[in-house]
Amino acid sequence: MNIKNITKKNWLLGVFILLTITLSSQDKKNTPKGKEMDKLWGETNVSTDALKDGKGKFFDESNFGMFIHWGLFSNLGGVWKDKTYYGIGEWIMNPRMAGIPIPEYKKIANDFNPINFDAKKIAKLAKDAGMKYIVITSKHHEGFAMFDTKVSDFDIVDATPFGRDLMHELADACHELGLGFGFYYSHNQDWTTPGGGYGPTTDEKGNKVNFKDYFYSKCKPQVEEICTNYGQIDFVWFDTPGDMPKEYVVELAETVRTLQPKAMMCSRVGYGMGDYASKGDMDVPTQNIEGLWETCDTNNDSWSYAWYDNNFKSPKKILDRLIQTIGRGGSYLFNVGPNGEGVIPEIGVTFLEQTGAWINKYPQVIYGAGASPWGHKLPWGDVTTKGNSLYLSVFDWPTDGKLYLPGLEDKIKSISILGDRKSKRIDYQKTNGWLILDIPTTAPDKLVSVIEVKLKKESSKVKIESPLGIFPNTDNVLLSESGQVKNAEQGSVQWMEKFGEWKHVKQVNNWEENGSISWEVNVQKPGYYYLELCYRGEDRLVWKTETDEGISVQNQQAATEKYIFYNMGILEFKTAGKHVISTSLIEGNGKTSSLKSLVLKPINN
Ligand code: JFZ
Repeated sequence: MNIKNITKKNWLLGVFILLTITLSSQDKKNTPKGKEMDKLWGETNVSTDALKDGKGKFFDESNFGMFIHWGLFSNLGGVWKDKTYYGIGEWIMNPRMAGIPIPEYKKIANDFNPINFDAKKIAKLAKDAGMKYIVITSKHHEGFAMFDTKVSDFDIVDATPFGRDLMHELADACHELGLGFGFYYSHNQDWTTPGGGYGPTTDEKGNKVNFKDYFYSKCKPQVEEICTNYGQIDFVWFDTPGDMPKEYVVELAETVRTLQPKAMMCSRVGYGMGDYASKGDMDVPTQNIEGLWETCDTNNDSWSYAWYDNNFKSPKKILDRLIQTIGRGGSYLFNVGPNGEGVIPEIGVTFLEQTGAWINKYPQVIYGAGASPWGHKLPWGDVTTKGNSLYLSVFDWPTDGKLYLPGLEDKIKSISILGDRKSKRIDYQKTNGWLILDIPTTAPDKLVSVIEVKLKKESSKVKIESPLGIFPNTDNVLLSESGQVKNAEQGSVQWMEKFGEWKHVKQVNNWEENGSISWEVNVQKPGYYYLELCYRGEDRLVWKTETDEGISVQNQQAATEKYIFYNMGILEFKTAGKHVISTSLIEGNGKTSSLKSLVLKPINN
């Protein structure tokens, strides 16, 4: 495991690491000078609120789309010369993976014959899964075009025995089913084209070639092709701009806006020029984010097909990540990777169909739904909003007949459990500023049950008084990013599990003397709670956690390089209501001690 500590908050630093690693291990001759990414590309300067009623409406309301990573690399499926290279399959050519020389990589096209790619079947799968659009790789970093291009022979029509442009079929199939359609295009990186980002710097004759040559001979004309030849497209998803000069990004964005005025561009086009922000790659943000944004995630661990990778997310996991994303205010772009024959692995297909069957029962939870007024997920699940309703998607159904909601002051009209045919009203009461629902002791839906709370006003405008609840019947996780930090540093740590498989952890490190993190919480029930801290660090650490009632727990535990929960002792709340809990490092290396979260587990008997 390659763990890197990063003090800046922005997740896009991941790109920096990915590119830096690439840079350091690549043949320096092939590395354009100064190609270091010092800019972060997860934000947009465009006022996304203005777009919500215009061309952004479809994106804003859809909330769920299909991403497809498919290319020549899919034909290798993670294998080069009988050896498996674990990591994101579309990077197999890269020196960090198999390091395939350009002429050899180009030869793979001779065996690329995806006779089983069925555009209608894939579009139908997206539709059945409850997805509203498809975004597919038209050209990834290695430069092979999955469409018929006039400016290069390195494409599916000219270089393969297959010889057909399937993008027409997929665009048509999407349009027939009323799905949106768009292309991913790697505008900066092109590893096989002279002048492209991380590509060769000389042509076959040995002449020097620069980025400008690549841009005008390949990148821009290909973007014109994808924006002209496939009817109306809804997305152009550029990626990894690196330090591509601004003038080219501006020119490319203008090209898209002229040729496809309705297409949405994500912020990875660079320089804040996107129509919506692309957040945490392979990750779901934990706090609400304003504006139009998306998170992309993949159905297993790799983006493109890899033979060994069958770590598919279950329907419940997909729904969890989808509903959390919508609950934070965003859209979820979920990736599949067809193999070299053009077929999506069966487990992935089955799980998507089951996900779609659930969405079909509860479409109001997903489409046109907005963020949770609590601002973060709740212990039993998450909340989305639409009209005057709050939709509670309950992933962990409490078995004691009570579902708790902290701090909901607004007038309630009715509360019911949604079912296949009819909904069933349930009783509720208010105590200590908490809403307590009387629920059956077994979950009504095997997968995820939904409760609708009808309010007298618009649910997205609801204000929650003291939203960080300490629930009496579940474990309570207080994340470091939702606390107030003094004399320590709040930031994120990211690492790759396998190559390109990013994990992100928000944490607090660099503890100084008197450093602390505190949370304002809303305690439902006084009593004893087991206190655990999740951290990593060195040797042994002493932590102290105290409440505003003067109760404290101080203890020493071990520390390792991994984030692990450690028992600290028992914390007591003497009264219900608002309290402050603070944690500080008492002994140990303040620099390397990194606190991820605090957990309180009610002790009921
Ligand atoms: C990029 C690509 O390199 C990758 O192959 C895939 O297409 C993915 C969707 O996008 O990879 C990234 C980009 C950004 C981050 C991580 C991987 N990031 O900022 O954390």
